[in-house]
Amino acid sequence: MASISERTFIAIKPDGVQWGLVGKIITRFEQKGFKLVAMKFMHASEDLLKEHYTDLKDRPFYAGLIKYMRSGPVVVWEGLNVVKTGRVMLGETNPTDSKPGTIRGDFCVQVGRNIIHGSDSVENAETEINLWFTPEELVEYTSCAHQWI
Ligand code: DAT
Ligand code: MG
Repeated sequence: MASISERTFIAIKPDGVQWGLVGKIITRFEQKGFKLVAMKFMHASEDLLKEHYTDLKDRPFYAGLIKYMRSGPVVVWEGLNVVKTGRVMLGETNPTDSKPGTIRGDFCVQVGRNIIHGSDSVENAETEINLWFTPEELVEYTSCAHQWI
């Protein structure tokens, strides 16, 4: 059953930071009504990124992807169907296929520079959240929206 405490891992990629899109992207998730659980701004290590994208290690763009991904804020959002909804809000992997109104559809043009990451399944979201955050970094509080959803 869909759970209001489902979580997803969203990372704004370095070009999203450089374009000044951090606030706009976070605003979209806030406006949608998701609960912010954790956030950090960091320079990701090469080891962390290799682990994060381990399923893509045989792809020709893997080395370039790791190099490109070396900084950016990462956040955890919680809410009903947040993984699937988050992916819809991001748009398609290739910005060319992303509809206007989605984050990739509105703010980028190139698949290798698509400004944002979002978990693609509840299972992967859990793995990614555990990879990027310690349990203490996930903040517990009751959102005032909780009783309305
Ligand atoms: P997504 O980020 O939509 O989950 P993915 O997991 O298949 O997409 O790939 C991870 C990232 O790798 C993607 O956001 C951008 C990069 N990437 C994917 N396909 C690529 C390609 N053909 N050329 C360059 N970069 C690519
Ligand atoms: Mg992916």
